[in-house]
Amino acid sequence: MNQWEEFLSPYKQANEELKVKLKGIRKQYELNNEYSPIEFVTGRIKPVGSIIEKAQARNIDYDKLALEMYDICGLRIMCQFVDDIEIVVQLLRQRDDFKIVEERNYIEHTKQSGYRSYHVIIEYPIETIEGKKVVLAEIQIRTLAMNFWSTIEHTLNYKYAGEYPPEIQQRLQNAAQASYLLDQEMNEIKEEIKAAQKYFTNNRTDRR
Ligand code: 0O2
Repeated sequence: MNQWEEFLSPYKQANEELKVKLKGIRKQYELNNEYSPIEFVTGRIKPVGSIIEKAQARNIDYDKLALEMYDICGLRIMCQFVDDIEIVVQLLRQRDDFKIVEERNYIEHTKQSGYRSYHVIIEYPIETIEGKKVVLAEIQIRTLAMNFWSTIEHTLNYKYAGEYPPEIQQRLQNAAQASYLLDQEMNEIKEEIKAAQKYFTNNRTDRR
């Protein structure tokens, strides 16, 4: 095993475990035939190249990575409606299989870029053959609209390294505003949408 493989191994284990646990929340709502505030969950381990780049940009020593870079293990929870985000955060707060060490509300405090999302940073214990090991992980909770915007912006950021031409910059701001308005509108009619989804799911099952 090379050094990076060894370093990332507990993060990979944490990522796999957390994906199962967070997806399990959705499954429980489904079993109860209830609306799930979680639409879907994804997880990733930060690529080594990005870890090195971020460590250099933030002046983080390699021996402090585990303490200072909290998004090496990253989870994303996508929700349909803005109001679902608070429900999911409450669900995370009441768990005792990890400890929340920080919450960042980029929905109330939208970033300069237009980025919106709710970040929860946790200490997550894993069991290894050498005993318990605690790793940091970042859970990003966002609506589908927030996810659409940030995925596109993230890709463009790679191309322009954050130095957007003015027209692209303006369009991204417009898109961020459109995504905000979409979330507001959908949230206003969420009960109507949920009822329609329930009707659709029940009838689809009947037809099979
Ligand atoms: P990747 O590729 O997603 O892994 P700091 O603000 O300096 O204290 P940091 O690490 O920037 O620390 O924390 P923050 O602001 O909570 O952001 C961490 C992650 O949130 C980022 O990870 C992105 O995933 C997401 N994010 C934050 N700001 C933006 C933004 O403006 N646009 C998009 N698209 N995503 C954002 P990384 O490290 O960028 O990388």
